[in-house]
Amino acid sequence: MSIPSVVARRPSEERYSSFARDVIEGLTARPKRLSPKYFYDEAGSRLFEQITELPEYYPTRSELAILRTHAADMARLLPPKTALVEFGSGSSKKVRLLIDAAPAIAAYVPVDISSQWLTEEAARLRRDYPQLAVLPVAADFTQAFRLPRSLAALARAGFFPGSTIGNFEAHQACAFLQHAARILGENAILIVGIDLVKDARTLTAAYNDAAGVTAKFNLNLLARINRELGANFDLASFCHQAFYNRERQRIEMHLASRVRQRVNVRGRMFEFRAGETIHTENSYKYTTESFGALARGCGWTTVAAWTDADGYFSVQALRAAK
Ligand code: AVJ
Repeated sequence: MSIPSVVARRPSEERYSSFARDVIEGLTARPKRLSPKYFYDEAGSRLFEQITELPEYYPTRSELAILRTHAADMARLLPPKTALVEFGSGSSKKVRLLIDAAPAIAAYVPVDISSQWLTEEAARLRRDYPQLAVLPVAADFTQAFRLPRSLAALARAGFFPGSTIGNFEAHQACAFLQHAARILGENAILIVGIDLVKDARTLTAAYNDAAGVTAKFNLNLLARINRELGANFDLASFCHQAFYNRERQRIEMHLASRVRQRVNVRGRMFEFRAGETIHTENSYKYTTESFGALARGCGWTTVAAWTDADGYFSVQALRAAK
């Protein structure tokens, strides 16, 4: 099995143009909005790693606790000689718990939009797991991407931790689950992490940490547009906002303009009223029932579900319909 370093899918200019197009479109929209997938450039990926260590940001700790306790149960669901595909891999903290518990995992395919981060993590995993085939794919996991040909002989399973599925609207979450089923194949297992509905105080604090790291993570989106698209956002005249929308059971993140101002992006001028916001992220919260219902409606059945002691987070094992 030849191991390519990183299967790159998109030349930088093309990546920049879709970024430019999406930014112009989002800033033209009413209300203004930007996709949370653009948080994860180098600086953003590092800031997110810092967020996962914050006292207020419980999701990572809660999910790690579940994985530490139940990785062996999850491993039992995987067929022998499995290739584990991780959607939006980021750091490998979580998947290592699965790899340690599951000798059935013969190959690991991290898929991430942040190629440099992906390369570094893959090198660390190869060093720590010399017997494991590590086959990174630099791609936007919500779009079509090709799995390395060398996987042909292996069964496939999926790993989608961190409640990243919470960023999707219900129809997008369904589209992703159907996309994953096409990639993994019928009868495949998909292990998904979901953040659970809870008291608004705990939720709001997790996105408004005292150290201000989440605010930096949010504002980094404007810094990235300046860096990559030559815009002139003045970060000091925007502020981070994150609140719990109880009706929609989601955390909303916004960047609010402190003053009336104009910003130039690729020669286009965008007006901001004082107080006007750019909507940068939704983080939907589920109950185990509401997520089970969503999965059932999109071709997956829940074969097992685990929750942490506080009932803050859930990891679910889904099986693709035949
Ligand atoms: C990576 C999408 C799961 O929504 O909790 C963390 C990203 N945003 N703090 C989340 C995030 C603000 C995170 N996900």
